[in-house]
Amino acid sequence: MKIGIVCYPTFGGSGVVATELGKALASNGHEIHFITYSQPARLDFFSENLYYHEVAVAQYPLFDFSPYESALASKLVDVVRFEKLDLLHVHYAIPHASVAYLAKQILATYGIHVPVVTTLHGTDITLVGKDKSFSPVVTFSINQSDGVTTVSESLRQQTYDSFDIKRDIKVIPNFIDFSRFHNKNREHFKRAIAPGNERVLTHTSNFRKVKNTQDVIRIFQKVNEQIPSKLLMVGDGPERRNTEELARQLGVSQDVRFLGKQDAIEEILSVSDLFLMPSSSESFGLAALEAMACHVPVVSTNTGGLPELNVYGESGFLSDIGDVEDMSKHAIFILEDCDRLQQFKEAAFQRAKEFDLPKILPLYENYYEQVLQDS
Ligand code: GMT
Repeated sequence: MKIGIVCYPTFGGSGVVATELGKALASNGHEIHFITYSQPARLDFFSENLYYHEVAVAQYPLFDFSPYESALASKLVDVVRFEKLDLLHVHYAIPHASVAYLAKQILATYGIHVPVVTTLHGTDITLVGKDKSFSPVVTFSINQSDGVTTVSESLRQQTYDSFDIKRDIKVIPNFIDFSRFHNKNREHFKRAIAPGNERVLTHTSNFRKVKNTQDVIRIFQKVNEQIPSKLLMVGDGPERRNTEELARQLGVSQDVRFLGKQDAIEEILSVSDLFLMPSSSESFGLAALEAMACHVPVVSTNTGGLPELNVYGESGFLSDIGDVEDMSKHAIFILEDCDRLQQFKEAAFQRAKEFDLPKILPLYENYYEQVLQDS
């Protein structure tokens, strides 16, 4: 198949999933065209089946806001026509689903039919999409897509609960590529991070409010009181300053390292003993899956799709949002005993295997086939 993929090219979960999916489809012989405003962060390998089309937005003094949607729609029309694409797969509803709808209408005037698959990732439904300024467009463009997928059963239900959706939605979970995410022996790195053989706790995110990064610090403080530990905070975003400030206030900053954005997450996870994800909303929790693939158990909240990933008492534990006490208690339980920690590490890895890329990729391929047949 010749497939156009539209996504945010940043480090966000939806962009990561879209890029990894495109790379895997290209390796399986499909011709994949990424269409976005800059080279996707993880589009880091060369394949004869991979193409990248940059959307350039013309600047004009009249524009306070550059009309990216119009530029993207025009680019989609151009790429579908001249590369003869069979299907468009857009990731994150806003604005990609409505732009794809517009492109589809324009292409129809050329006698070209291109089906559109929309994948909903999370905040496009749970947070941003619900806003009055977006919701009519989100509802319309989901109903007009030829295929719609969500990354968890929970997100599927939330989509039906929050919008007037008249069509079927298929659940296709996030996946993991074990050729990249696996436990690597990084003893030298571990010794540098934890010279006293302390436990290493890790959090990775975009430091947005929804990630509750301050709860990460609060949990860590309680763990550190009982078990000598270090905390690695990976990523960057609006809450980083407040979070650093709290680490100072709570007197743990000497044991917390803010590493900023990192490419080689798997190296950091390989020296980690526990992953903390106290999010107030999480449609799937890709970062937790990446941790589990590297044998790192997860202490998380029980929100959204997290119970579909993290198995209570096996791959980790789940608590109510904001229940720092409970999450700290669970973290200590996992970390205080070496044998127990090893059991949780192994169980986390086994659970991650359920989301192995070769298991999930055919779900997308079959879904594309079905959409092509039905539309
Ligand atoms: O807020 C983020 O974490 C980024 C966001 C995105 O759409 O870029 O991630 C969402 O999509 C990921 C991939 O499908 C999911 O694994 C994340 O759980 C989801 N984030 C939230 O729902 C907050």
